[in-house]
Parts: sequence; C-alpha cells; structure tokens
Amino acid sequence: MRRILVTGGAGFIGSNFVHYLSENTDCTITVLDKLTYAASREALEGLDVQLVVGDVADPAVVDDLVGRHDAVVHFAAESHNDNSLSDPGPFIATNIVGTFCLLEAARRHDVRLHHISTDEVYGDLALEDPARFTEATPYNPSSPYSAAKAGSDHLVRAWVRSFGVRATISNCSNNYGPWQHVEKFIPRQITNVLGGGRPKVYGTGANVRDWIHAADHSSAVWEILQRGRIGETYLIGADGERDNLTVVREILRQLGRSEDEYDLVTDRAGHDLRYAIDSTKLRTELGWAPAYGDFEAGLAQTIGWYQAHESWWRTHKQATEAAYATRGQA
Ligand code: TDX
Repeated sequence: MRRILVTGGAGFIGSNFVHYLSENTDCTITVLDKLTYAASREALEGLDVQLVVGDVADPAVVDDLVGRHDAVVHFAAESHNDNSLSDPGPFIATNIVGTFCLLEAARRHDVRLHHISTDEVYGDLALEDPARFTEATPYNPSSPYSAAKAGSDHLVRAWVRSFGVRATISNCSNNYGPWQHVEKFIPRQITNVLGGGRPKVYGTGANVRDWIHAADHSSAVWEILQRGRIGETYLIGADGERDNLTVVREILRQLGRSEDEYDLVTDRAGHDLRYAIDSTKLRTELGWAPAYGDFEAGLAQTIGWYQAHESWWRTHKQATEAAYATRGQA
C-alpha cells in the first residue's frame, strides 16, 4: 500500500493519522477534505501531503481520486452530537451518502477501504454495569449522529458481503489530544479555564466516557489497515473510563484552579450514560497496545498544547460558545 487517500484528513483525528503516516511510513498521502468549520489546514502544515478540497458525497470528485490510490482511510464525518440535535441534515449527507459514494468508488476500482467509526453505534451502558462493548454488541444508536454512523457501518458490511469490497471497520472510544475543535468536551473545558472562565458540565456530570489519545487511535488504524482481516470490525480503546466530573476536576487541578470551580448546565437531549470498550480482539489478534496508558499524563500534554496554540483555538471559541449559549449550555 503505497498511495493512501485519507478522507477528513484535515480534521482532528484524520490529521493525527496523516501525521502518523508521515512519521512512520513512506506512503504517498492525499487528503480529501471539505474544510468545514471543524477542519484546519494548519494541522497539516509542514507535511508532504496533497490536499484536495472537496466533498466525500460528490461522486465526480471521489471516483477519480479513489481510482488513483491503493487504499482509502475514511475519517470524513460530521461528528458532534450536539450539532446533530440542532441540524441533522449534514450528518445524513456526509456520514451516510459520503460513505456510500466512497464504497461505490472502492467497488469500481477494487481499492482497499478502512472505515472509521465510533463506539456510539452501540448506544450506552448503565453506569454500574460491569459490561463493556465488544464487536458482538448489537447496534442501538441514540442520536442523529450515532444513527448516521451506524448506517454507514451497515453500508460497509453490505458492500463487503454483496460486492466483495475489501473493507474493514474500527469503532473507537472518545478521542482527546491536540487539534480537537473547542466544541468538544475536553478542549472546551481547557479553553474555558485558560480564558478565565469555568468548565460547563451537562446534567450532573455522572456520564462516563472511555478516553483514548488520538495518537493511539492512529497507531491502531495503521495496524488494522495493514494486517486486519477483510470484513472484520475492530474495537479501539485504551481502558480510559472516567466520569465527566472527574475529568473536569483534573483539568482544574492541573491548571491550578480549585476543583469545584465548574458550572452544571442544561443536559444534552438523549444523553448517553456510559461508553466502555473491550479492545481484546485488536490487542490479541494484531498485537496493538496504546502508548498513552496514563490518561492524566496525556491530559497534561494536551493542556500544554492548548496553552501553546491559543491563536488557533481563539478563532473558533467565540462562535462555539455563542452556539452553546443559545442552547442554555454556556
Ligand atoms: O460542554 C460540554 N459539557 C459536557 O458535560 C460538552 C461539549 C460535553 N459534555 C459531556 C457530554 C458527554 O458526556 O461530555 C461528554 C463528552 O462529550 P463530547 O465531547 O460531545 O463527546 P461525545 O458526545 O461523547 O462523542 C464523542 O465520542 C464519540 C465524539 O464527539 C464523537 O465524535 C465520537 O464518535
């Protein structure tokens, strides 16, 4: 696999994977990205990458591009739950129609495809339930975002079975790290505190997420792309379960503020209680292991990155907070 096309490669996790490829392989890399509000050209600065600005749901762009590559890694997606609740349309267009469009091109040109998905397709777990998601957990998505991702996963499986497309799927837990848009939980709270404000916690803060550093997500995707079995799904997670209040308190502590300086705000509609990943299959079959085993250390590195990149996140902060204010969440 010499020539790799990364869709959504200017987004948070997509650009992290492009960095991973640049640093660890000698592949030729093309990024297809629509450059929506969530993408950053800056995240690709200094890399030897061809950036094609275009829409994954546009067959005229996608077909030719896919045909000129050996493999496609498909990150492009609308990914923020809160946005899917206020305007679901773009989630259907990019996540479902975009994936359909790529699958048709992969089928026509017989190109290997890896589809990036989320643990949210499985719905949520009870807080006290010892269970975690596995590859066998039934799909049960809650939000327009997770339903659209679930739909895209089903399309991939159908194209493997019906048309023999050489595809794999990964479903990852919550990512954190550099270049994540300030609408998401961890960067929102870090940048609130850096700006002299307070973290904003939905509901009671009891909801649990399973955190993984984006760099660990990238290394797992590379393993699956190289050695994953066609037609298989692999869950990616780093045993990072924390409730939201614990994460907020840790951010406040690391930034030298009192741990109770946060606000509880209006809860998210349909808010999933808990996600948790059992990544045994990935670890035993492909020998993958995360490098960021210590969440608090990964968080410290991430806080340091946001401190050093204020000019980047400042440009997004005001509009993001204005949108939260209209929903009673600021
Ligand atoms: O200001 C906030 N306050 C708050 O309490 C925000 C933005 C979020 N939250 C809560 C909601 C969730 O319980 O924090 C948790 C994490 O929220 P998000 O960052 O919005 O992530 P989540 O909804 O868990 O979805 C994420 O993980 C799966 C990603 O956004 C998805 O793209 C991914 O598929």
